[in-house]
Amino acid sequence: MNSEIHANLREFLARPIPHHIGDQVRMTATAQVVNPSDGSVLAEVAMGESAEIDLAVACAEKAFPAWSALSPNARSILLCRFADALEKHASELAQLESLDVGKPISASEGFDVPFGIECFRYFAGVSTLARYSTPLDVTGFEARIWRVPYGPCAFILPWNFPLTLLCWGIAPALAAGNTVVVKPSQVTPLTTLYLAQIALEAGLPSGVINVIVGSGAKAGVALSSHPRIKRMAFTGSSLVGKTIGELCGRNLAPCKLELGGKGAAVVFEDVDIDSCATQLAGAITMNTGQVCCTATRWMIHENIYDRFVDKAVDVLKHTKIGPGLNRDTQMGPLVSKVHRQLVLDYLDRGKEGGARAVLDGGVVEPPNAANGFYVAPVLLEGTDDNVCCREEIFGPCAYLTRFTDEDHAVLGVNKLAYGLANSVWSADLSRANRVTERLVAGNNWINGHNLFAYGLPYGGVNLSGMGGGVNSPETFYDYLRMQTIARPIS
Ligand code: TAP
Repeated sequence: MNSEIHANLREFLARPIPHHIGDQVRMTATAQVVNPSDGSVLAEVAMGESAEIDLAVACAEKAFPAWSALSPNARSILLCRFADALEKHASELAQLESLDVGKPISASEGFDVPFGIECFRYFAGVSTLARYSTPLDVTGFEARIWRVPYGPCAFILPWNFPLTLLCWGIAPALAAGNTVVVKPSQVTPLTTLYLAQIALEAGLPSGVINVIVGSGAKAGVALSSHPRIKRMAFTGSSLVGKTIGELCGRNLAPCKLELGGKGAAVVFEDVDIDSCATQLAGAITMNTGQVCCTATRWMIHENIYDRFVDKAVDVLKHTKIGPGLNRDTQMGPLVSKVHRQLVLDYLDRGKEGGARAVLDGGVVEPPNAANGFYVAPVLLEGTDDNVCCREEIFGPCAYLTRFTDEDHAVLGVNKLAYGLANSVWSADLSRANRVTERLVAGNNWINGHNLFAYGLPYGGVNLSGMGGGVNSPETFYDYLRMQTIARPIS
């Protein structure tokens, strides 16, 4: 059964939606946003380029002195009020996210929206306890480190978790006293625009949060190369991340990169097979497999391989595929027609390269969901040099290989240059700890995958990112620049 769409949302979607540049309404060009669950047009949104980016940076600059001059307590109160306002609109935000991305409403309501809102409260709290001034014990000096916000910070974001990743990005920056300019993905800009509207209603000063929708090639390049942006954060593919790093380098602007991954799950022979296979099946159907850190390489001990695969196939075959707003849906469509074709092309190339499908999903059309961008889960097996084992596919698929011992497993995991997230599954916790310590990745989980909490740092290394990660007190300090103040004393 579909959820009834909120009246507020109907109104929001009924008219072209402008950028969010302080108090200015600007819309020189527009583009259509498509509902991936049925291929219909969901909304028309403004599309900006460098002129709009210039305006947004100017607005963020104008708002910065007053916002940064607030005491941490005063800013924290405003951010908590903002979180309360988001909570008031939580059900609308969840519906909008499901409409825009295609994700099940149960996921938007259960994770994306509440976890995003919690981020503002978490960093509001961190900001009130932070050390802005640290005395230094240096002979001959009275000295201290003084930490201040940077100024306008930029955020370029992907389409898979638009709201959550937006909150992960801007909450620490705002709590530290910076103002922000955001470019969401042009594929899924709606909750970002809606959140910016709620921010004004909640009393956040105009110009503190600015949103420009546009293509990466135009608005994205203009933002990441803008000379007056003081700090950049990018979440997206490793390929684009390298370009953004280069552009920021030219301005010597500090840059945080949260990039792609090809996460491995290493499954030892002593696991509870039913439970582990069910959880890993869930890891590839979560968000239709469009999750940077999820387990897409399953390395299974040879002694349990066949039993493990049988269980996973059984679970995946019974996954309910359908429109995001349908309450029964466990897995929605892929985000766009273009992305679905990319996924299908990868699977074809993998099979041409010798991979065998132990579960061959592919294009499906669930009942009452004509014209959506659906695919059923796929499990491939074969050698680990196959393209589907090496590259990020970003769909509901996993690549399965066998291993014999710890060294074999560690070698297999570390073979790729990605370093975002892996998991090790074993009843023997000493072994699990020993093996995870040898894996090269920012996040290494034991007997679980896709584990998130505020206070648990999350970030990648190598091809998966650089610059500090998210979700911990350290993330807050990333948004404060340090200066030393010193006076000689006799
Ligand atoms: P990308 O294609 O890299 O796009 C991400 C953002 O960058 C979009 O807003 C895009 O704009 C913009 N962009 C594209 N080219 C640009 C350029 N030359 N200059 C500036 N901006 C540019 O990624 P995606 O397809 O949206 O998202 C999937 C990727 O994100 C996967 O690789 C996934 O692993 C990664 N991801 C990583 C994480 C973390 S936390 N590590 C979290 C989620 C996703 P348009 O698309 O609007 O044109």
